Amino acid sequence: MPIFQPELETLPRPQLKALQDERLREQVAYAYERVPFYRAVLEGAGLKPSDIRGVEDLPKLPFTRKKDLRDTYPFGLFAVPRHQLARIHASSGTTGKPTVVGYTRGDLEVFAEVVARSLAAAGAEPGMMLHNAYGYGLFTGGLGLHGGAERLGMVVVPVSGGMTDRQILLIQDLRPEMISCTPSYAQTLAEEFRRRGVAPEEISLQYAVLGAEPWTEAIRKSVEEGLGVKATNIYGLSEIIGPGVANEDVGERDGLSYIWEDHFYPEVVHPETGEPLPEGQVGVLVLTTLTKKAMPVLRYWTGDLTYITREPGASGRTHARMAQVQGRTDDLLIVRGVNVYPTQIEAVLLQIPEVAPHYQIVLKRERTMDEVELKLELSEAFFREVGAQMLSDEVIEADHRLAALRDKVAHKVKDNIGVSVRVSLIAPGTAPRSEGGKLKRVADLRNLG
Ligand code: DLL
Repeated sequence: MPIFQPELETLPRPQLKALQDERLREQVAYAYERVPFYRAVLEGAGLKPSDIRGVEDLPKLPFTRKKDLRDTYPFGLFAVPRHQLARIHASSGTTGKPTVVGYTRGDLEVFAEVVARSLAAAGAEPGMMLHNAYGYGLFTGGLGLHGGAERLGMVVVPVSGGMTDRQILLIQDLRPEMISCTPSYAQTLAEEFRRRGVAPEEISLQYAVLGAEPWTEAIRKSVEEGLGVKATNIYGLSEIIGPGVANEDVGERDGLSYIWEDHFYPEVVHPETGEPLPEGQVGVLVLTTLTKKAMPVLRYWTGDLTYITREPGASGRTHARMAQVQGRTDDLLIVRGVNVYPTQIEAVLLQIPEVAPHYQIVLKRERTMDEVELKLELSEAFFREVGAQMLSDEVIEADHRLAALRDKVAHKVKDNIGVSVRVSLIAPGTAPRSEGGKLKRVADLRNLG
């Protein structure tokens, strides 16, 4: 697929580095002049803006964290007066007030550009139709993808999330080439098409650009087969800009997404010490905006666990690539002292053909012991093979083929991750599904008394 901005996306690394250094110096000076929070951060660290000469000086700066946005709610990190803003977005926090972010007109242009780059990397071309099923509204997904698709010259169907019947109807009648939504919602749509007897070849979609939540190769496979598409990863977060911080190339599809490094500078640091980690090592992704005007953010602690590589990919782009997010520091489940990320469990499920990549992890505390129940859907094929649709719950419990499968899953999880889980096998279609937005696959009931 053609590269959207070849002169920038394939900039030789020495020139890219020079551009980053220059932009970083400007961004730091700008934040220092205009945002009292950053003036205090630099002064607190004994730094003047001129002490940050290039990206290698970034580790001198402390991290900015979500809490800093919350503490300065709503506009405390903004660098422009409110009449110079063009748009506000917000992400819902798990507790309390949302995190508010802002954009100038110029920021919206950059936003559209990086999303256009992402869509082109995902397979889009001008004139193609995009069925945009990310939520519109305060969430950056809907409007973010929308602006980028228009910038690229696509035809956008701004359907937003939810109302699956209507989504199916629109896809069948308007025949879009591309879809954007969360990976879990793509699974929901794929299942609904199958339930209606629509074969993947009959679905007009060729490409899917999926993100906003962690996903794995197991989900990629189920969406690619179910919808008849090539699916790429889109990564982003509202604090930095929204979707389009990074995207995989459709020809590569190897789990590595190009980070648009001329606008967002990536570092990976140790989750506990905060020390920078070498390329290839998994840690927390930390991002610094290089060109933001409404809300510059220096060393933002994303909480997302990944690694980066500067090995060039096949597409010819020179920007660093990040691996699929393996979890968030705050998704981390500590089960009887063992660190577990839900995506690790998902990776194990991929190796077991009798089960589908639909599951729920339920954590309970029995007296003082953590109990993990893995509720796992049988694959359609295995479900039919064992005739489980004829079986009551008790029989499912007793059936030796299913008992053997439960043991197999529990052993694999124990061998690979080191925790004992109780496996419950459930019928296809009964684990929670995305109804349009991000899906929560973990129910942690341990602190409910
Ligand atoms: O989720 C922006 C977005 C919209 C990205 C549409 C992609 C597509 P927030 O609501 O601020 O923004 O949530 C950001 O979501 O820190 C990650 O933990 C997670 N996340 C986003 N994209 C991915 C991805 C949007 N591709 C938080 N893989 C981030 C894994 C992702 N996690």
